[in-house]
Amino acid sequence: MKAIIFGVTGQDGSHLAELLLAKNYDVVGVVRRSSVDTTDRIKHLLRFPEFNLTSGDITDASSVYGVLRDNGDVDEIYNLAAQSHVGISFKQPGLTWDITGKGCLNILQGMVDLDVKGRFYQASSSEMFGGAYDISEVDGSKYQNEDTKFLPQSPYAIAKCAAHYMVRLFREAYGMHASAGILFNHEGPRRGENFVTRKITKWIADFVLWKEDFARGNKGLSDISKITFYKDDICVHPKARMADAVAVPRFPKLRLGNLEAFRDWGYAGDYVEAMWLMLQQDQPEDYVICTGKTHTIREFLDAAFGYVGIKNWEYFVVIDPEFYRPAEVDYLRGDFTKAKQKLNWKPKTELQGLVDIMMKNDLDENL
Ligand code: NAP
Ligand code: G4F
Repeated sequence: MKAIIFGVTGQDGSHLAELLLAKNYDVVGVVRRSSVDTTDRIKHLLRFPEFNLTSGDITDASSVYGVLRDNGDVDEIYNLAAQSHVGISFKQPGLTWDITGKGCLNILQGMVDLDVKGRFYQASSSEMFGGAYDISEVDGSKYQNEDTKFLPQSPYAIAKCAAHYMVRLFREAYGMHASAGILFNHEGPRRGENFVTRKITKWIADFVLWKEDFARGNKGLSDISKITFYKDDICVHPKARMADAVAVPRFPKLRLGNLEAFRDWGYAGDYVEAMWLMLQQDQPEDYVICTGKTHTIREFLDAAFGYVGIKNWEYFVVIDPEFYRPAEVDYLRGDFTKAKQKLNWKPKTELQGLVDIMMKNDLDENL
């Protein structure tokens, strides 16, 4: 079997490449041009002869056609490429549209024009639900599933909706085996550092390292229990109270935006299995992939700071309007009943397990 992954250098692309190589696929990863090396997440896979990288950018139809022409015998094509940051999509809406929306069309149209017969997976998103949810008749709880309407709240979500509808159109118009996974937030050690979960776990690990180094490198500083908190930073020096008179090192506080939003957070490693399962079905369909549990950013902070024994994390955090979005998605909690019934898929990792994986990784990386 042969697969092409657009977005192979991203969090999910790296997990999916691992999964497919373990299943003995030949994997072609598409990497866009950059002035720096972007293969950090897949460098451990580069030694596999079955893993090959090729250059391409999904905003450039001719480059997409080139990738498809070179790999006309492909069995499965996964489109994971996106400008995937919701906040940034408000600042770069045109770019987000070109990559996250039109990029998908470039691949689908290329498959039709070049008569490429492989199956297609599109990385759709729970962001497409935006402000919409349904109410359970059983317990009155809010949820989103495959039948929930879309009410997108960002340029990113609108681009994802366009791509999602394009997948449905190509499925119906051309009989393509094209499926979309409506994935809820999924995280892990490879998550980009400007998404809220990784931003939090990385900051905590960096702070712990700084605090320990500072204590080790300075005799007489072993008692660092007395932390002094300034408006924007933190000081662990015993002379902190004299900081205006004495130059003592400080650590910048963790700056975050809206802490009240609810997210259904799962582990990326679990979710790429669902992508693969969708393409193994006889019929192409769309599936919601999630944990069915939802938590606020505050609850994530409780768990992550709790991992290193800190209870009162509010002292370490600054609320910064810079990280608020012009429009917010307040509540996401998925219902994966269809995926369970048809794909026999269910999540293996919930919030505490996810936090443990991420905190352990970030602390270990700092050793
Ligand atoms: P990610 O880490 O941001 O990875 C995005 C990938 O797209 C990177 O490999 C990036 O390459 C590539 N890319 C960006 N622009 C491109 C272009 N013009 N041409 C070719 N490649 C381009 O995202 P992720 O978390 O792995 O998510 C994978 C997909 O699932 C995305 O489509 C995302 O929108 C969607 N999704 C993610 C989640 C989630 O919670 N993670 C949930 C629902 C849907 P560079 O390395 O060069 O930047
Ligand atoms: O981690 P986030 O940036 O993820 P968001 O916006 O939910 O989007 C992610 O999940 C989507 C699936 O639902 C994907 F489609 C998308 O590609 C991406 O992977 O933000 C989560 C929440 C938001 O409510 C945000 O306002 O955290 C809030 N938040 C608070 N402070 C912050 C911050 N988000 C970020 N990135 N940075 C902050 O400082």
